Amino acid sequence: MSLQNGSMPTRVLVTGGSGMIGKAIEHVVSEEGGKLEGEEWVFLSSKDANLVSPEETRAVFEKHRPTHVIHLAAKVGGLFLHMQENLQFLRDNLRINDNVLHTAHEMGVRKVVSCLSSCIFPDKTTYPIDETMVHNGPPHDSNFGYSYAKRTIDVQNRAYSQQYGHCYTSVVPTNVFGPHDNFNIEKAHVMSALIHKTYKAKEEGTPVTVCGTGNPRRLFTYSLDLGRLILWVLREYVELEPIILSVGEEDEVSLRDVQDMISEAMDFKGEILFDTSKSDGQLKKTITNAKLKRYRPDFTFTPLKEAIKMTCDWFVENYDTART
Ligand code: NAP
Ligand code: GFB
Repeated sequence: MSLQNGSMPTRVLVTGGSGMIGKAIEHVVSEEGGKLEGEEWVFLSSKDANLVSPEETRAVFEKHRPTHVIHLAAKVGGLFLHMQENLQFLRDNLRINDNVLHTAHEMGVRKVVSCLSSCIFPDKTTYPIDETMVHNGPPHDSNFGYSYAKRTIDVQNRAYSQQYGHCYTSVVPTNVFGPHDNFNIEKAHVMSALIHKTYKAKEEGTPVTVCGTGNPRRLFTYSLDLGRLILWVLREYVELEPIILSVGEEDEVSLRDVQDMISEAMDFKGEILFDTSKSDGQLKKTITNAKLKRYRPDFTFTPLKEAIKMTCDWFVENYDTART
């Protein structure tokens, strides 16, 4: 569906456009025909504007005058960074989200699609988790700061809709991975941390140490698939309610399985150790993608093994410039 409205130019601003998911959307837009005639796309990094600052947010919106916003910018990290910096995750993300949504409102942006995350759902819950359960109970203690900031986006969307009739909505990815991820072992999510650890272990002839027991289970979605789906949400999805964008519960895997797939993809034949002194975090956060399937029964996700292989190959080829 075209985003065009009369003769007004359509300009889509992607906050967090330099990150993993932003780069995936950029690829879909520029390499897969995702950009329609008459559209301009702007991908922002924190160098263009620190969105924690209301003044810088205002200035960058005034510069680009977007009609649509995909809001991805956030303080992001894996379990171990969350456990050290819950306060910063809460404060930065509350501020970034408030600045982006309110500036979008003040400047008449027609649609905003923001990114929540499956880790924000209640910790004590029934499974599978669906979109109606965002506010049902406290999130897991390890990442409560990020979770409450992300949940607040849904509250803000409701308020902008109720008071002004705005079309601000949100998507809920599960664990995402792919090219341009953050591979810094201390700060990364599990997939990119294990890819980097395996690369180093292969180079140095040492074992790979997986944190925790390897038993927690996760749903991994390839960033390019997510990019395609976010574009669909921008064009077609008109509900205020969040929508989970993820592979289905049948694709849930243990982290032990994930390490095996990485070892195979990188041809690593060394030893795998499990450091059980480190936290497992949430044991599972199984969601259902039934709502997505109702809307997009045609959509096929890249098989996990294939996506892991492509990501490992990308990392090896781009080691010198990747975020490590
Ligand atoms: P990422 O690769 O770490 O990218 C984060 C992006 O946010 C970068 O473009 C970064 O800019 C920007 N950013 C961070 N702080 C900023 C600030 N103060 N001002 C302006 N921009 C700032 O993260 P990602 O994985 O693509 O995540 C994108 C979104 O998806 C986030 O909202 C995240 O919460 C959500 N999400 C991610 C996952 C996952 O598994 N990765 C899962 C669910 C939801 P610089 O490049 O300049 O630093
Ligand atoms: O991706 P991750 O850091 O976060 O994965 P979550 C944490 C799980 O992977 C725990 C295990 O069970 C860890 O014990 N793990 C094993 C490792 N080795 C490693 C390692 O080297 N690094 C890391 N980081 N983990 C995330 C949220 O939760 O969910 C994110 O923290 C995001 O912000 C994501 O929202 C969707 O999956 O537990």
